[in-house]
Amino acid sequence: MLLVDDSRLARTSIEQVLREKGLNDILHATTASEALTILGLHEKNGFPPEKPIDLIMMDFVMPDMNGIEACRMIKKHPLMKETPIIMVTARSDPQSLGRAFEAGVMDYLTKPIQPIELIARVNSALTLKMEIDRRRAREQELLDMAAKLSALNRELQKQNSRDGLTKVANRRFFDQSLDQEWRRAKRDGTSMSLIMLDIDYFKKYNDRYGHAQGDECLKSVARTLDRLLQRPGDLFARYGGEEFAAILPGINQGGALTIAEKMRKSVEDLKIEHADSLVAPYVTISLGAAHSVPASDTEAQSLLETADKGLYLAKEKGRNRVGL
Ligand code: GH3
Ligand code: MG
Ligand code: MG
Ligand code: MG
Repeated sequence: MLLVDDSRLARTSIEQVLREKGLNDILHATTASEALTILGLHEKNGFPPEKPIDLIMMDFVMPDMNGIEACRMIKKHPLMKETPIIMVTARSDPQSLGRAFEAGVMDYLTKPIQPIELIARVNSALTLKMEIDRRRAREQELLDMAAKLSALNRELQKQNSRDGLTKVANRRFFDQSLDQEWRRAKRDGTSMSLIMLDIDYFKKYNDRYGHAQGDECLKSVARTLDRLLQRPGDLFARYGGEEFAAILPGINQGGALTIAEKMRKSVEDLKIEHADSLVAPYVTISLGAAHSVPASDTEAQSLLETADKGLYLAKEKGRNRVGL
């Protein structure tokens, strides 16, 4: 608590009453200016008290600045907005009181002060301050909790849309995106392409090199293809097992075939040894591409079917190629 009064007698008599009631944390200020310094509001030598002030008792008339002016300055400070101020004054005319309340004081006491009144007013101000602090702390707790929850939610969403092994988008995310892109293309009248691909003789790869090595192969292939598709809107996903798929918004048929061929070559260029492949001594992929300008009577599913047919043809015609 901070007692601001130019009269030493006034301060000590207030302090005595409060000490008898067990209120011991009492600071004194002889002038308004000294009070502002103690509160850390003064331009010069201002540093806030170690313990926050829970209540200010402010004299009305002081030699350097009147109490009203000091209250205004205190209330302007964001950290002190909610600190209760009790005005202690010999003036109880309505005009003075009106100005005091306008400046933000919570209550007033008229001199000479009655001990019983002093104790009652101080107690109620301190109770109110405690209640305000409790509410603020609770609000802060809720804000912190909300921030934590939303970070957790973002992380969960991220994890829910990624494939655990290859870290590229998973099937669930692919299905959602295909639906979205299809509707967007339909609305905008733009074209979109879809590429499906599958690793050649991957069962043989697992059989020869083991499942763990197979996993490593899947990771390398996925990483390479994911990096290749970097236009905004492109999506590369693990469709299932050793099958992957790409959504290419705004790409026409010629573009899709070019990209598919680039994908084929980039995997071939990895030169991952595959001694048991019947097509090459390294890992290769087969691909199918589909293209569409979505119309109102077609479904996204038709793109998948066309790409899958292309993939089947690529396998049939000897693998390590784009099927047409
Ligand atoms: P094709 O050229 O006709 O595609 O022959 P394939 O052997 O690749 O085809 P198949 O569909 O018969 O085999 C796919 C293999 O992929 C079988 C399965 O064990 C393996 N596979 C699927 N998912 C994973 C995985 O997460 N890790 C590993 N290591 N292997 C997987
Ligand atoms: Mg297969
Ligand atoms: Mg395969
Ligand atoms: Mg397969």
